[in-house]
Amino acid sequence: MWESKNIETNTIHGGKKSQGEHGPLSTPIYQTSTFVFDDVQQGADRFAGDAQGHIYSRLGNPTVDELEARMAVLEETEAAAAFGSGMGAVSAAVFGLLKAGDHLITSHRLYGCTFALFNHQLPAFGIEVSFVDLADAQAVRAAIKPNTKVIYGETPINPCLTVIDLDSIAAIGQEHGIITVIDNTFMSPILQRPATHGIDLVLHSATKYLNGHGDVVAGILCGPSALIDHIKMTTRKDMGAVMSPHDAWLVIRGLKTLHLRVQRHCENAQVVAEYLQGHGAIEKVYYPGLPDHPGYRLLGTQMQGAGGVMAFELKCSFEQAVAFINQLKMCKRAVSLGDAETLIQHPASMTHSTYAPEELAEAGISRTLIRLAVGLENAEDIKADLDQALVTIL
Ligand code: MET
Repeated sequence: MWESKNIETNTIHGGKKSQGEHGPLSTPIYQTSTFVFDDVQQGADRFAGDAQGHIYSRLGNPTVDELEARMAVLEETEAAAAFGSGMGAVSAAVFGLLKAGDHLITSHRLYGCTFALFNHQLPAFGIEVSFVDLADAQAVRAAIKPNTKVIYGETPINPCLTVIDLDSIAAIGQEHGIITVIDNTFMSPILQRPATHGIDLVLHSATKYLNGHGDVVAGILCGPSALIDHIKMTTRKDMGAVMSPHDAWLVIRGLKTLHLRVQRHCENAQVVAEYLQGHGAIEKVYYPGLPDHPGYRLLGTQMQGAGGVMAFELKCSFEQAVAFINQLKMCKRAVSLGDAETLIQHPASMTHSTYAPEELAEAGISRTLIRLAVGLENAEDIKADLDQALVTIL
């Protein structure tokens, strides 16, 4: 295994193991469900944890292992665990860390399915949940109870890009012996590495920037070996949200260009955000690369770039906002982000439709809010498509 001090090199070489006698450059896809034992004793020893070696691909697979090793290098953690989806990673983490009677502190703003898991599923299993503003350290401290075990957040937050100060959350967690978990999907390790700020577990929907080509649904959790091994051997093994070897191979392939893609996403998003901010039909643009965004102050320290996602409010009715989205010709009407194609979606009726109307209001998601995940096209083409569609509401 080889590791550089430069993340651009590590996206290509970091964590790569030598693969067998033929010396392939590209990681082989171990497309197998099970692994053959030489004899009964060897199988028994592997099950007992007394011998190294694979057993069954729900418990571990060499292609998936390599992706995990690569992600641990990129996020600067000891270990990583791969999952069949981002929500597979979220649920394995919280069910692996919490039991009935425990308390979770989380954000009042979260991705829709994470919110649904925390708001509906966890309480059904006897886990208490408090939704607070994680950008407000006083509010987080005030929410701590004797049974608080985990603080979970996203930064920037989906869909309005609110930025949480990682140093502050990590410090609170460390002071009180509470495990901190951060969803780093919107940034990727190229722009932000939460573990270097003291966050315990770093989570990704690998569906997004890590894979980057819109053809995989996957998740990753990075952190200390003790926590990752615990989650692998409890909730991942027993609930079974594992990543397939083929999907792991596709994500490994995606990682090799991650630094180039993320750089271009950021450049394009900056151009598009400035264009939208100057357009008469736009009420407000939420993008941490704009100086009036509260997260802008953490650019260059916590975040090495503002990312490719923004949200904006239109100065119009809901019907006009819908007409605008329907009028786009190149930008695709689709949820997800981090793909080569620019994707646009309506959070209130799509990614965040799990929120009740009053919960949407509390989370700052209006019916005229639109989320744009800027792609890798020429920025002038993205602007031109938005421009011709914005004419419908002027
Ligand atoms: N998490 C993805 C997004 O925010 C997919 C969402 S809806 C099933 O776009």
